[in-house]
Amino acid sequence: MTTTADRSTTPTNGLPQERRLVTSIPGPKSQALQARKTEAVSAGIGVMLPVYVVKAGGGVLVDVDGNSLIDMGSGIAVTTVGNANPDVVAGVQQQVADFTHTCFMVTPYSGYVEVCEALNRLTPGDHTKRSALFNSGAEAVENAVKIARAYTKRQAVVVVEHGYHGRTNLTMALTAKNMPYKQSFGPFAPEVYRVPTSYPYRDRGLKGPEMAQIAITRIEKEIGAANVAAIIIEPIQGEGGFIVPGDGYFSAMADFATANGIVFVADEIQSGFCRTGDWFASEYEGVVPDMITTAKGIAGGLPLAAVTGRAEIMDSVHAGGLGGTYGGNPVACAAALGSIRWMEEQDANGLAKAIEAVMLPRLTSMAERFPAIGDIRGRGAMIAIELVVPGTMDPDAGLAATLNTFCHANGVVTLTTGTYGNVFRFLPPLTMPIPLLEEALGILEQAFEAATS
Ligand code: PLZ
Repeated sequence: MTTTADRSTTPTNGLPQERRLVTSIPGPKSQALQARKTEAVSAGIGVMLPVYVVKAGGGVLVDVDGNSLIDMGSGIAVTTVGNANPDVVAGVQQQVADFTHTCFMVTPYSGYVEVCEALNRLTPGDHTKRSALFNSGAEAVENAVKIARAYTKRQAVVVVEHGYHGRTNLTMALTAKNMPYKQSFGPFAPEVYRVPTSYPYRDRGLKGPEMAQIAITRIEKEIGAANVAAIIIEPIQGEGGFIVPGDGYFSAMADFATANGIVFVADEIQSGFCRTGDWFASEYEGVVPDMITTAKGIAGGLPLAAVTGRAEIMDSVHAGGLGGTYGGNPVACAAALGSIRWMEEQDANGLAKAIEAVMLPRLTSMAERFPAIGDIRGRGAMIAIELVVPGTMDPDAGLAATLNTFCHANGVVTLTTGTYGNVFRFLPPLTMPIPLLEEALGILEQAFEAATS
């Protein structure tokens, strides 16, 4: 695959780009901190890998014991531009020295407006758009629902199987998976309906448009299209298992929404901002969502989220109806402007495609050796393998956990995901050096050898 992206200039935060283990993982200092964590932090806040980080950049995380681990997670698709990216750091340092907060609703500042201008320019479609800024992905999704309801004067919200939209009360209702997100936290918000998604690996040969038709019939018969305010779908499902819908599913759902006066919302919180080799994953099928939610990769690690949508929808809310004390905090906006500039200047989509070009062939050849790899999917730097009991399609969450443990012990930060917990996902920062990426895949291969020997 050809790319104009020049990886030799990607920032490293001055860190040697190497996997270096000087203690067992986690090391003694991390273990001591983890003991303090247990005493101080709610047990409800889980930690996947208790390695306490002191510095990070390029493709590595350095821990308190001096280990250098390969980062295949980007803090769940957040540090897409790399940790401590210099454009982010410079913007944040200047802003934090100038002023840290005024509350945009009280006395505004230009950074907020500039982030909204960038979002309106970069998101799909050349219609007139407006944006609003918030603190977290869940908050963006909640606001998308508020706006869609205000605009349509309808109440029902349609989401899909395996969808993930957050952990607040409304977004728990929108999220499909019970454990760990919803168990014992109900009752959930009403007027939320879940319809089938397209999951090519598990749809028994049904194609994207056929799955869309099943979903649409469900909406028409069980809810009534005229009652639906919004359909909210991730173009590639993140927590659900990096499920890439069959061609034509996403666009058919968007077309149905448009034909029925329903606001079509693309939740691009995980898939957006050059993660998949496009600015937004919706572009792959040429879909122009009415509204798009973003967060994570937008601001290089600072908490920022947004809703961007058609001007007539976004402006249908009464003045003062949207907001929040911290939404669009100036420091987070400065980080976003640095991230976006870096993405534009460095051809971040090319960097993502170069990661895909390394990963897909390597995983494909691994699948020939290891029949537990039932499916390989994803785009750009959002790639996963689904693990099954060989010869069946039975999810093998145990194998995913075993591989994860092996990778962690060997200095590679990997993540699992999926409704069945059997998906091994890769979300490297776009600043990941290719040799380090190959080394991480080599460790994964060793993990398979150890697990299946
Ligand atoms: N929509 C598509 O991926 C966040 C969740 C991690 P917040 N995904 C990571 C966890 O276990 O909490 C996400 C997402 C999509 C919404 C969200 C929610 O974003 O910033 O975590 O609220």
